[in-house]
Amino acid sequence: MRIHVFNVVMIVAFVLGANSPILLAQKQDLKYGSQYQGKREDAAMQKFRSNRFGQFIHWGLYAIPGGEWKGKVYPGAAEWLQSSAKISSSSWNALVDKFNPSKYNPDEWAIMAKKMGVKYATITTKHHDGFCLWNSEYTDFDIEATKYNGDLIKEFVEAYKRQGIDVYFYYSILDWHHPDWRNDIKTDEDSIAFERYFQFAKNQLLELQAKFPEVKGFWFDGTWDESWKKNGKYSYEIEMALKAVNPDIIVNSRLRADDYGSRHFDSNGDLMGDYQSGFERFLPKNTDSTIVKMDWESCMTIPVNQWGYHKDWSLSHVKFADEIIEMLVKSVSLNGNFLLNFGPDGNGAIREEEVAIANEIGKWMTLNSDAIYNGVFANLEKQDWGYYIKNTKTNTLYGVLFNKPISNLIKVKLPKNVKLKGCVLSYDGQKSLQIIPHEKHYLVKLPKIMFKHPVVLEFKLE
Ligand code: FHN
Repeated sequence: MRIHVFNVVMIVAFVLGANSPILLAQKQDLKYGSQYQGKREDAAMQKFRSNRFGQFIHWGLYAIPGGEWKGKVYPGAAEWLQSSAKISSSSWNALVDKFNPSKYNPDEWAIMAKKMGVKYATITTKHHDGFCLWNSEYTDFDIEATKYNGDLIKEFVEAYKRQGIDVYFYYSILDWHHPDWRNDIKTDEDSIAFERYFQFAKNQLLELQAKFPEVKGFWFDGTWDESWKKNGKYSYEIEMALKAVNPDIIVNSRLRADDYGSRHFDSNGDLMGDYQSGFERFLPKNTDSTIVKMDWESCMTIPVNQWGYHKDWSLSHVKFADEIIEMLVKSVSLNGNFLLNFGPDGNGAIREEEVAIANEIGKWMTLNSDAIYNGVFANLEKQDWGYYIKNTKTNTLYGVLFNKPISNLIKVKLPKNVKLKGCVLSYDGQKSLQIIPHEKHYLVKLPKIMFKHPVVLEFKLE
């Protein structure tokens, strides 16, 4: 068993107690650990943070079979079909000849995304199967090899730019197609091959950055294998290389592994990359007091676990718009971003259900986005009726109501020196709601009507 010096220090400190000078002082030197302490406060990061709501797009060859192979429907994630249906590389690679998305209309996608209210979009440039949606100089397994006559990622970037939506690139480090990819490094030959793979990935990433200088950041995935964890220097070097070209680039924590294979957070407990991206299909708990101190993002599917297009959505619960809105609001209330996934089909069309959900969310955002963009943790005691959010630009306090009490009275607990002077429903700014001081808090009287969707309350404080 390997015991690192750091672990020994931690054990000693644990025995001595939480206030031990050792625990307070000792941080070990890491070559490939966190690159800075605390949060990034430059304009690019502030923009990312203020965006709050993003669209994730998983699109690739897997959209053609849509979870079905040789007449059998596989209930697992559609983008994993090559692995779950044990499809040979040659059969999978043959999908390249079928990829010709005649319905691909990135302007339509971008308009839909804008109406939904997102401020950024993250698209898969390469998923685990290794197929590249851009024309890459470093592989033939890319869009250029298909019948599609165009530069798909370029068209995407331009369309989203026209709508004022920031673009981020998803890139899978794990690569089932590349001959030099290794899950683990057991021999010298593995090391040599993996070094070649690293150069390939780095070249591709720099190529993407050079071709699309407007890209705001990279969203890495497929970084859980031993080969990657054992080589912290690779993930460190990639982050450094991208930031050397553009210091504003934003990188998710999932890329990184430190000297000891620790992921997201290094062995000193410091976050690597620019924000915590470990919240996949779940949100942090309201009671997690550490979460509000960092930047983070939760990525979410609409069905339980489908990222790429799957034909059969009857196989799992499909979230409804208000359920997703609650996740978005909860994320913002805890200082996080929320990235909602869409999986276009093999022709490039976004399925009806996703369009309907996007439209519903968009209607809500049109009325209530002041509580989302620039929203932060309000540092108030959470109440069961919903979530508090403070808008940093206007300094306004909002409450987003999801559970209307049968009494129509909601409790608002403020710090001692703060008074509640008024409260309005933000869609109906004229009418002041009655405020009743009660013990050490306030009660706000809501109208008796049933709200069809979550409503936002604007609190006036003094
Ligand atoms: O395996 C992938 C999966 O297909 C999808 O891309 C998600 C998105 O966060 N990430 C991986 C699993 O962690």
